[in-house]
Amino acid sequence: MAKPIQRRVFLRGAFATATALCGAAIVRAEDATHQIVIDGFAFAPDDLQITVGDSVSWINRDAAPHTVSDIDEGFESGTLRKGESFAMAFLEPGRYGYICKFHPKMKATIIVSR
Ligand SMILES: [Cu+2]
Repeated sequence: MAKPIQRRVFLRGAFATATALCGAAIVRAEDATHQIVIDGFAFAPDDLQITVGDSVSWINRDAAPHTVSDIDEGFESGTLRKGESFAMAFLEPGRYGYICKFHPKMKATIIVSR
């Protein structure tokens, strides 16, 4: 399944996340931003339902490094160390399963609907 990802932002740090999300060109007022915390070698929440146009921000609270890696390779955070974050907007409906590349048992899903 093709997964066009737009407005991808790769960021480090909470301040950078807020700045870039507010600065994105086409963020509509009603678009929401959802936060996922990586803690204890798990994504919380692990399954998240959002609406097209919403953004998701992940922050790593673990001492261990983690990644947010689409199993279909549509998006990839790179290594997130403690306190670092990654955010992106989802503009196409679908199910986006992702893992941590360092700990593949860490699995979660973003479900995007219209
Ligand atoms: Cu990990």
